Amino acid sequence: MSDLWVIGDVHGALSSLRTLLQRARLADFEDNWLGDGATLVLLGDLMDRGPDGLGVLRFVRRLEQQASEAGGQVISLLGNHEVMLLAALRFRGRRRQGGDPYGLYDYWKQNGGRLRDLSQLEPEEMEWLEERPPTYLHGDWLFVHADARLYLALGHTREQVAARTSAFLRASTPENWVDFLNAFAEREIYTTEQGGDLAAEMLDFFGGKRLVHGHTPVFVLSGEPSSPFLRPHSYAGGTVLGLDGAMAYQAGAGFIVRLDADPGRLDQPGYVGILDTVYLTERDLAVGLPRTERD
Ligand SMILES: [Mn+2]
Repeated sequence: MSDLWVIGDVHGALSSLRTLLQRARLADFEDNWLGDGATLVLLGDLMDRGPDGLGVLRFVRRLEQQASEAGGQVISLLGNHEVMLLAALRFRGRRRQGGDPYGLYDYWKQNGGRLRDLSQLEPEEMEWLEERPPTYLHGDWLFVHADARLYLALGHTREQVAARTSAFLRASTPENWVDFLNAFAEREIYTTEQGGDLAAEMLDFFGGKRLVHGHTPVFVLSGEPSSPFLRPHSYAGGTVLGLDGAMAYQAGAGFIVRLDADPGRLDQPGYVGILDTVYLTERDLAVGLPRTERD
């Protein structure tokens, strides 16, 4: 069984991403894929907020290409920031003629949009953004970007969700884009009393035994905003795993996890399924512990 690695929202933190992938032995110091047949999942929101979203996009695409040549794979999901950036690109030129009545361009800028990313993005990179899958299923693990009801509203199979998402991304009316972005911006649906039921519904429709998401930083999910120790957050009866390590919000923040991809292992109640967590900072070394954590 080949390794399965997952990282949450990178948000333009290129040097943090490099360091984490090097420590996980998925990339070398020249940005080349080292993961052989491994799978690396990125949970969306590659760009905005941090200093070099375009650099992140180009690094991920390079690894995607190299991994596929090596028998591995890099899966980069659609996040709401990918959609915001596509909306900004689409409506930017129409602003002066009143063609952006809902301020989609400003919405992107106010949420950390970087003009350099927008202006230097190549047409084929825009196409790549439009093609990002909204969900990914790997064995018993179901991956999505957001802890939002969007996916359930879009369809009852992963194919329906993908088809309706790409229809929204082709839509020319700003109303469609606003609706889609508002639904995608929702968060924390699994922390409520109905959270377990919603997670069960997601897994029932789309497959898998555990739901993994980014989008909402782990300290928000855990209700410990003052904690400097950001770690994966397993909740909703152990069926949901939050992995947004707040990379662009907090210095030294960020982690990547290796998940247990052995079939049937997630049937064990109470088993979180994380084999390793690799952190960005050396805080674990400082207290004499190994750099990786094992469950
Ligand atoms: Mn997001």
